[in-house]
Amino acid sequence: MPIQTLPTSPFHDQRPGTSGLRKKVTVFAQKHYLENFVQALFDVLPDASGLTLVVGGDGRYYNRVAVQTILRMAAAKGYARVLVGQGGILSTPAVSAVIRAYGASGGIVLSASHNPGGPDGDFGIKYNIGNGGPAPEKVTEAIFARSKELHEIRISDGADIALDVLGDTLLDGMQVSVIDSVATYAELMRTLFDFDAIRKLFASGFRLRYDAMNAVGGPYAKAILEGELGAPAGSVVNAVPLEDFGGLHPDPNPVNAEDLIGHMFAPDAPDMGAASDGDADRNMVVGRNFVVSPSDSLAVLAAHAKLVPGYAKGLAGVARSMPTSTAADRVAKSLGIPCFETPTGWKFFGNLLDADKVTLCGEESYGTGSNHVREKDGLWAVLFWINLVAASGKTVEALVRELWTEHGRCVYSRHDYEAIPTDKADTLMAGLRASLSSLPGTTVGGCAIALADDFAYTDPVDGSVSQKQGVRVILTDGSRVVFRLSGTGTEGATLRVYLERHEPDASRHDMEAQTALKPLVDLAETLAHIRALTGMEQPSVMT
Ligand code: VG1
Ligand code: CO
Repeated sequence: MPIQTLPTSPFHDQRPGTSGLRKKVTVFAQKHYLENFVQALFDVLPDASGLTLVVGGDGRYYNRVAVQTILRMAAAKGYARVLVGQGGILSTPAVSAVIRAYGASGGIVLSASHNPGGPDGDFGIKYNIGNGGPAPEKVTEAIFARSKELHEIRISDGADIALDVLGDTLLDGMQVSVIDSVATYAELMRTLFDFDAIRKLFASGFRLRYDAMNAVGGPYAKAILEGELGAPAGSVVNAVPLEDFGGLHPDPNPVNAEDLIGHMFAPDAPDMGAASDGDADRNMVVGRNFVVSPSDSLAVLAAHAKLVPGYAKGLAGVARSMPTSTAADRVAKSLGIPCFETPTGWKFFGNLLDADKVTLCGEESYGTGSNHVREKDGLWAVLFWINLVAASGKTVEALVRELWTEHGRCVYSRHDYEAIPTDKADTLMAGLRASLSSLPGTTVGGCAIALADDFAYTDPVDGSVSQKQGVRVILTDGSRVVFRLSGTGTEGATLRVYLERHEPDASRHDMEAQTALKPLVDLAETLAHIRALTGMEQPSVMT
């Protein structure tokens, strides 16, 4: 029999995090570990006959092995067709675009995104539904429940598919189509942006440095920016996806993309710098001698969206994750459109986008996107910025300064405390939660607290409720401190402390962020006893 049913024992640790299941490669490499998750997924999904599935990943170590396994299991599930990116490569936004363009029933994204890769690094898997976006919580919870109880997996014993060769093959009656990894995505970008104006900008000498961090964004950025838009060869660096990202940590922020920052602050700096993460859904935009915060980026894109062909009719609304700064809210207010506040993670934007309640969304963690797909999209954001520069004639820095002049500056920083023992992190959060009701109306270290709660979200479209999405403490002047534990790490717990303060006074816009936020850092320490509980004097990363 070509389709085999193999006995197995369930795993109990496949709880999805903020963005799918992420574990060390060594965990994924255990016998039937990946199979267990995929079988749980397939058991939860309806019958697959006649349906198409999309499969692709960021090219990290274990990607190819995982693709072959998933193809065999998809054949056993009875899919009519699987579309797989050449070499097993598809960026996360490209998976979303392919699902939508081909009318697929869903897709499997193989990535641990910004987490390091390689044999000792991380691997991840996530299911996206037919709208192209991450499965909602009710689906991921059902997969988790099933993963803890299944006792057999179903898999074809067919031969490996030649993933590098474009074209169709049959695997136990299922059509496997190896597709160009970039084509569908590039086609979509052409419908959104003024490629002619961008071509003219590059022809006039505009210089860009795009750092793909040896991750999956490289082929997309090279094909579109250099191949199609005329950016000089070499504008895209670290452009070949490597299994271990060349040892780089493909998390585009000023700390991890240190080399790019160096170039952007050098005397001969290009006009604009950009970077994307492991699976190319995140972006960092840098001006000459000027770092753009992700929250400001979303606000600038929203403010000027009408300059870009794909958004010329204006925006239905915007959405931001709760810890993201309120800069977008201020722009939305002035545009007369709604701004939604969602929990962290892209899956919460899906319903708002589907219902056409919002057009743009973003997160403080270097994620920006729109209704063109149902994932955040790194290269899309960079193209949006270049299009704005071309259409407005303004520099990156001038666009951000204009935002500050008009709306004040939302001074912002995130402090991460990584690899804390899980019990200590849980104690810290429990202590905070226990103190919440006593805080409003009190003054702590000179900070007058107006509101303190554990963020809960009711989806305005389907009414589903998500509790415990982060502790927030809001001061009477609107300043905020937010505490939550990361849901994407693979080692102990990571505490994220998000700090925001609104600064209307233009003479203080250039104040160093950590200095401007010092009173809030002190407040965070007083409320959460971070040093005592974690034993850490300083955050591991400040962005
Ligand atoms: C982090 C970010 C969150 C983002 C998620 C997935 O989650 O904070 O904003 O949506 O990563 O991004 P957490 O739970 O670790 O804070 V990606 O590019 O890693 O898929
Ligand atoms: Co990512």
